[in-house]
Amino acid sequence: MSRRSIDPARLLGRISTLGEIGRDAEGRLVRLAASDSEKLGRDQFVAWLEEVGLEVAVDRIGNIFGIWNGAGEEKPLMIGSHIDTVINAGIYDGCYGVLAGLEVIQTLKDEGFEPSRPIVVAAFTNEEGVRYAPDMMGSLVYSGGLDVAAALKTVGTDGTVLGDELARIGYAGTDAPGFLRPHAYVELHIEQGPVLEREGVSVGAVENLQGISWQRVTIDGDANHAGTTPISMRRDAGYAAARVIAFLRDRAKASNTPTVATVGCIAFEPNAINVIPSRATFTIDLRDPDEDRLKEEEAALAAFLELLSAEERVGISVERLARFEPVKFDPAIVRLIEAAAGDRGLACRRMTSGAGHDAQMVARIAPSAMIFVPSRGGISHNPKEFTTDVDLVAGANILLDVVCGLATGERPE
Ligand code: HGY
Ligand code: MN
Ligand code: MN
Repeated sequence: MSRRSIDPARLLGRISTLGEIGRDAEGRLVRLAASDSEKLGRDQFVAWLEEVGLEVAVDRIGNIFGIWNGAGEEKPLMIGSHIDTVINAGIYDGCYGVLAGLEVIQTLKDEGFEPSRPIVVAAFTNEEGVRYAPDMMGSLVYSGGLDVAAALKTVGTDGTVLGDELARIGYAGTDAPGFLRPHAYVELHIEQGPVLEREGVSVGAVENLQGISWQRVTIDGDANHAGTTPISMRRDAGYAAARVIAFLRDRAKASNTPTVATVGCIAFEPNAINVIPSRATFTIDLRDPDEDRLKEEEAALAAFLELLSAEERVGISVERLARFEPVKFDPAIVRLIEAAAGDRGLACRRMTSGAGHDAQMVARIAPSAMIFVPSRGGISHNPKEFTTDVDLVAGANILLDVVCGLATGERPE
């Protein structure tokens, strides 16, 4: 019997089509949550859902669901990811999982497969959190971790309000978040790291995901003349910020643990070449698979900021932007993923996700797990992000097999 397979050309074609939607004047892919460019991506996804004959639902936080009713009122099996991107993004992050989910449903529908439960493909709102913090916001609201009214009031880095923007782009849905309670959730995603490629392994069976801590730090000093002010008299917010960045890197490097720390955004005021910065505002992204270690890192940072404030005579305030504990995925689904890879003769290894994903939120309300495929050079959040067609198709076929396994309606053993 020939093994089921998705339609490679259709999947790869949709990935490249969506990858061209939302490019800016310099050709960079920028589909920030609830922006005009993301609306175009959303509209294309909804058009494909309708083409495949799925019922389309949008909830109040703008999560989009393509529902294949299948049999009965059983809890649906859910697959999906996100289609919003970072700034100057690659074309696979999130989009691959959403489009592979659609492809799996279309393949099963076309061959007359009779699932014993509905199957749903989801595109969650604001997974990246670049414009509106926290990240994974749509799936966090969906799984009851954040009140939808509070989320809709979130003010973005550009001063816009998420709820207004969703209404403006026509995706302020009416369904209550969580109106679909999944039987299980599986998310296919590029690894975005170097492990699978380095080991020559095609499939990652993701068994856990690391904890994430996002903070915004504001340091206040005194603007003064860059030429006349002796070093000893300076309250230099720019220099103090630089000491924080160095502290984070040096500590993570010396720790011999998987702890990672990133300062991704920084702004000085008044931001003039010959003025000592009076203010520095920057973000800190701290991550670790171990909750106790992550807490230790946060405490060490807080202690350093206290010390720095005294030494540099600057004011320092901190705002929490996101805080998610590490998540363990469902062992039975992880085993299903490994079995599916084995059946297809694909090398597979268990792994931890360094990135945040919607699966970590849906895991709060349903058994969930993730499938990874290799990222060339481990590169992501960068236009150089790349995964081979062979790996993309293989990953989608693993998702197909896992969905067929789960679609029988029994909880995976
Ligand atoms: O931040 C993350 O890990 C994800 O890309 N939102
Ligand atoms: Mn992603
Ligand atoms: Mn991402």
